[in-house]
Amino acid sequence: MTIETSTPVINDVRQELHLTTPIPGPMSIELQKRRVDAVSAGVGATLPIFVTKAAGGIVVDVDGNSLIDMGSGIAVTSVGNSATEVVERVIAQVQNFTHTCFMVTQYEGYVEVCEALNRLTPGQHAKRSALFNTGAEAVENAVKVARAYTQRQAVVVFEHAYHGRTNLTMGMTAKVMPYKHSFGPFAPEIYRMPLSYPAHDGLSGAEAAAIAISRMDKEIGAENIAAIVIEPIAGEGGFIVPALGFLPALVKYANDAKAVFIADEVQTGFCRTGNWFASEHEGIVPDLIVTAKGIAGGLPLAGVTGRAEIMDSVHAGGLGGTYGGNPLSCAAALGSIATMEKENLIAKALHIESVMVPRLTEIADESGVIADVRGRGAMIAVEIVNHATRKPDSALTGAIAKYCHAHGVIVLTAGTYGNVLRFLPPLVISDDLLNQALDIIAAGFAELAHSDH
Ligand code: PLZ
Repeated sequence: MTIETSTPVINDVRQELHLTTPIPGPMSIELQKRRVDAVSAGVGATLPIFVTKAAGGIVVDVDGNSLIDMGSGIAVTSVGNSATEVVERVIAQVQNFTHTCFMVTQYEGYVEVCEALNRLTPGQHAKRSALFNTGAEAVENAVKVARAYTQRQAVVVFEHAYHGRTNLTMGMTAKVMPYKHSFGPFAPEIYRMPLSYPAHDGLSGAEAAAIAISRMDKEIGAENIAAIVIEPIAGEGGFIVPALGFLPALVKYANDAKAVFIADEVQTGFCRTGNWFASEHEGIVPDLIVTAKGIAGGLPLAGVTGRAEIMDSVHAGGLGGTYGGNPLSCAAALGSIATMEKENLIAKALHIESVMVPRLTEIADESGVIADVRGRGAMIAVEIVNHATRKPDSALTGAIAKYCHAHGVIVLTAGTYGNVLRFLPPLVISDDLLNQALDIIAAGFAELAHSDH
């Protein structure tokens, strides 16, 4: 008797790693030529492949290769690509109307998304929300709201921060390459403070906060601060989880200073870290919370949610945009949120952590080049150092990422020093795919950790 173990299929996509050509294959290489001739060289790409279909934990390319998705399009498709309820609601919406502009004639979907945001974000206080298209746009609007409410100008941000690529958010972002180089001048009144980075500074949360607070007092003055803006886990900066106590101390400082505490949860939000929002891990209640990415299953949507008195302090007409909260994105968000609730994707994120962290810790012990395994939920990373010098090793990190890509695993890098390999799988990924991805990552470390990659 043979036992058949059937591979699950989602939306006609078999949940199985399967390479039919080298990566990239001939069809992708052809498309890449057109891409180079048509698309600005300023737009990068992690893998030189072109996608035709994706579902669950698999991305299929034009050559028929099925790759394991450990990136979710940078933490966006948490519910999986083309998740059933997202697709159904978007189809229904696209058949009814595609756009009216919420600032001209309104529709229920926008209100419903705001109600969901007000309900799901931390804190029981009265809240209001406003919708935008991108994370960067929402961060900018959160700063606008904070400045209008406080009638102050200074914006505090942190080392390793990433907040976007628009002018204000470039100024708020820490890393020069590739985000800021040659794009200045940047907006004034942005002050950068040291971030708690336990693997590097060895400080407790309270100690790291005391340093930042003393500098805010001396360099800005509490009474001049409009907003303190921080990612509860620094995303592009390398999945840096601040030491416990750091975030609560900053919230207390902001409250005492009557400044607005803004959590940028663009990457950490919507079940990614094993809670609806990463702020919840330390029980902090931001005054404003910025969301995007995972909110709408892949359609462009972003939000700012916060205390009613702050959100309502802006003059009528002061916030908006042609497409902000467009009906298709709102339909997608409602489908995405419903999926997270029905499928308990918070529990799935915690499960992913429980599979990944022990295995990555093993790989760290075996390879000797991983200085830190960190993150929460399905937002996990390893920080890679040279085995001899213990210095950040971006070349090795790049080589391991390339190894994973060549073997059919989509992984991303991150970090101020380019030495962080980060994992953001769709929360619906199967254990088989997750374990297979980890096998390939382990093999990459085994082959490259001590080589001249
Ligand atoms: N805030 C915390 O992570 C987007 C950027 C990728 P947008 N991160 C991915 C890249 O190289 O452009 C992000 C984020 C945090 C804000 C943003 C900006 O969100 O939707 O890309 O504007």
